[in-house]
Amino acid sequence: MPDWIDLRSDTVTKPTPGMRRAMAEAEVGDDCYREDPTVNRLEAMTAELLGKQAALYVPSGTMANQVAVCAQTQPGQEVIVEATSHIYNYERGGLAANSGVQARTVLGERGIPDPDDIAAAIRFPFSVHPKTALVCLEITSNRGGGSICPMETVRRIVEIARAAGVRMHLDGARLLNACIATGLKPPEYTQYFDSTTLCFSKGLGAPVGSAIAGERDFIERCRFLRGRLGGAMRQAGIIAAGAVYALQHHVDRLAEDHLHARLLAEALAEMGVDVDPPETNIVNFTVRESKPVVDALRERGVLMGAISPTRVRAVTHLDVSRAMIDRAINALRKVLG
Ligand code: TLP
Repeated sequence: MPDWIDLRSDTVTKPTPGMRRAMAEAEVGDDCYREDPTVNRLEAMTAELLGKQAALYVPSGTMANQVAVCAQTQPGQEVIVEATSHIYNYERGGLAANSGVQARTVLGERGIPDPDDIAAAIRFPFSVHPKTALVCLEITSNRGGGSICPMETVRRIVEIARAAGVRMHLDGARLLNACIATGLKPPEYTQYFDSTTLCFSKGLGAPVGSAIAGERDFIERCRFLRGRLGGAMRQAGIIAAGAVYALQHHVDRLAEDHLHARLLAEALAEMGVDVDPPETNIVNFTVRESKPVVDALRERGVLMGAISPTRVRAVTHLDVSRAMIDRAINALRKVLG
């Protein structure tokens, strides 16, 4: 699809020539023996970036979340999630299937929960209650249109959870987008969480993989659970090299994706479309019927996602240039005009 402008997700990026070279030349070994130098390097770089003792490379963001939840819960316990979160809606029922936990949802504003609602959702000790084991936050929020949970809200939620003896998990698939947008360093967020994930295969542009970061013992437990789920890999340095390259070359440029998202949203607003102002690289907007809009855009070579009967999502990324954004805006004018 050489001429398509693919805004369905930032997962669609292809490795750049430089990244492919780094992957082809990667030093490898058997990671199950912990002998893959490139995986070891990626895990060390990720732990340092996120300010945690250790990190573990896993095949996907879904596995990162699932393993992290499993490693810090018991079957029958409860996990508090925002109602639109990825972990609750898009991981194929994994919380129940993999960890045997039940989810308690709290509906936030653009994916950001109100700390008072979290406080109300935490179970008080009572002989017939499930135990609340974990609160999950997502930064940036995917369904929230790349929104960033304000630091004050993070702090208040963590304070509430800590006081109740409840652990904190961060789905940080797009945490670096938040850091580039706010100017905060990753540890300024991750310091509040027992477990953090990070995806290399979204805005960072690597072809495969995510990481879980946390304390050393916790990461060892995650390593065991990753293996149980069949996610222990062998000469994974080939793909980890793409992630190393992404951390070295593709973090600062996320600002460009954020600018492109803003241009797209401003153009939509000028057309009179109800669009959520983007904070990072995701633009969600409302139309009367999403499917015909997405189909008509496709006919003009522009791909976007229908995320509900009336909502459309466009995600900017490494493979989308300014000229492509201009062409996408023209297509939107024709289709929505
Ligand atoms: N997000 C994907 C999918 O929903 C298809 C997308 O296109 O945005 N956490 C968050 C916040 C995510 O947005 C995603 C994927 C994941 C976890 C899971 O990552 P993968 O797809 O690697 O399992």
